[in-house]
Amino acid sequence: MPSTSPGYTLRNKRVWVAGHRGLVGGALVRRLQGEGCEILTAPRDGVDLRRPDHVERWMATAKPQAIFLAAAKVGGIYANDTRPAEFIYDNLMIQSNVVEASYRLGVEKLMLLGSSCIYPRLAPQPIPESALLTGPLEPTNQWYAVAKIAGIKLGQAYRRQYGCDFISVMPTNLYGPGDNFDLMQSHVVPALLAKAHAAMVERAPSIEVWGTGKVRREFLYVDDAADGMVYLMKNYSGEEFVNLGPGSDVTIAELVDLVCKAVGYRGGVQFDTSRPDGAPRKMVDIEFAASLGWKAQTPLKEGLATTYRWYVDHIVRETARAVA
Ligand code: GFB
Repeated sequence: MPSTSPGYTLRNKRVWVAGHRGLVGGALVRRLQGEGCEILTAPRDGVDLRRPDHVERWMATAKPQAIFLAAAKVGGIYANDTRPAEFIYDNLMIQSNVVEASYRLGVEKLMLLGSSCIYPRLAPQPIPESALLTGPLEPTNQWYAVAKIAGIKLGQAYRRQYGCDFISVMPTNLYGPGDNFDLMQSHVVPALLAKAHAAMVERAPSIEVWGTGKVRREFLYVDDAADGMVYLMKNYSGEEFVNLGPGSDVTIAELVDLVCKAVGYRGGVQFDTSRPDGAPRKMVDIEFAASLGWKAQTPLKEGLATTYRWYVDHIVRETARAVA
């Protein structure tokens, strides 16, 4: 039976944010500033999380008491579809190494991060946690999904056999400051922000959007996701994993409209239907998280505006400086 565990405090703890340079890890570092903990980050040079010896050596030295495992090989539909070996191998290795070392070194609490793509392609909507392993996966991201399902199972197995306090959360599609805006690697939100910005600057008549635009996605602002993760780290302990989402979704065509408004681009849209749509819909059921006391706060329109400002201030300006 899942339970809340009030009282796991992060205060004065050594907390490792694995993957601190990524979208989620960066948001976790921001969110943890107010928790009175010591935030640990592993240097990329010399600590390859795919290597068990590197992980064990670093953890034995850094001595984390709590860990957010936000390090992962991630990417959008094209990256997932074209780099299957990296998406399955890197994620399996990172998770296995951190879970095993956490057990051996007596880490007090570990949070594993999954994704809504763990669910069957045609799962009932909104998708309850109980839909896991009830049907075939979406082919474009099955490799990543299998690795993330293994992550959930690793956490559950170590909890059952060794009594480790390892928990998992399943955030839906994330976006926000610190995202990857590389058009061939990124998810849809940063890709569309970058395309709309470029089209506005170049006065292009339209932007290219992959797929039909008819599929639905929900988007969780990354600072909300980090808030949910910290909340559950402090208030939840149980074998069941917890969905995290905003509770509403949009079609890709509706997202394009919102992105163009956030950017101020007034041109047209060309749908490239030779590109895959991916899953028709994946909106997670957020009842469980709500029953534990957590809800997302940031409306999509507001999150897109903040993300666009971050993109202009960081990526566009830095690129311009590098060229000058
Ligand atoms: O965000 P996205 O790449 O990933 O694509 P998934 C979402 C939808 O947006 C798909 C469409 O239907 C894309 O075809 N789309 C339209 C675009 N234009 C673009 C564009 O310029 N770039 C991108 N990237 N998409 C991912 C999984 O699936 O979701 C990951 O592959 C992970 O493993 C992540 O689970 C949360 O939502 O389809």
